[in-house]
Amino acid sequence: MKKSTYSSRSFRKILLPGLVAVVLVAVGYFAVVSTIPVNSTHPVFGAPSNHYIKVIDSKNGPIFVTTSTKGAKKNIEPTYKPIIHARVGELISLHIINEDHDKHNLNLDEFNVHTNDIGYFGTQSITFVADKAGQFYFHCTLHPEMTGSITIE
Ligand SMILES: [Cu+2]
Repeated sequence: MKKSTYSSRSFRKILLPGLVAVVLVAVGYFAVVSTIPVNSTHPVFGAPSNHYIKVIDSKNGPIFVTTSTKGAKKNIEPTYKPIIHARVGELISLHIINEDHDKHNLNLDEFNVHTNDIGYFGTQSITFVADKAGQFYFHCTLHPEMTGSITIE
């Protein structure tokens, strides 16, 4: 009787650290997985440059607009076809915010960037590596006239 009490106590001593270890491994696993860019097979550590792309309803229909984060104030550039500039090798996070009532998505095929259909006031972030130079166009598959481009040099 005394022996079984002892072994159940030592089991409890192992159980809690064991659970903590399992949780830490799981958290670590997802933290690493979340650093894998959509066009890469391995994690890339480092601070990405963030680009905020909004979908708004204009008189010409829904459009993509970029929100600059350079400097203290945020400037909304309501350009019809926004252009994002980046350097080769840069880690880029696109943050899409849909402020239109219809669903929209963003696709940058050359970098395997494909969002879900994002609903009203929905957001999605996608990170990729700008691993080649050129000018690449992104678009919404639901509204082919919705485009923008990213210039990587
Ligand atoms: Cu759209």
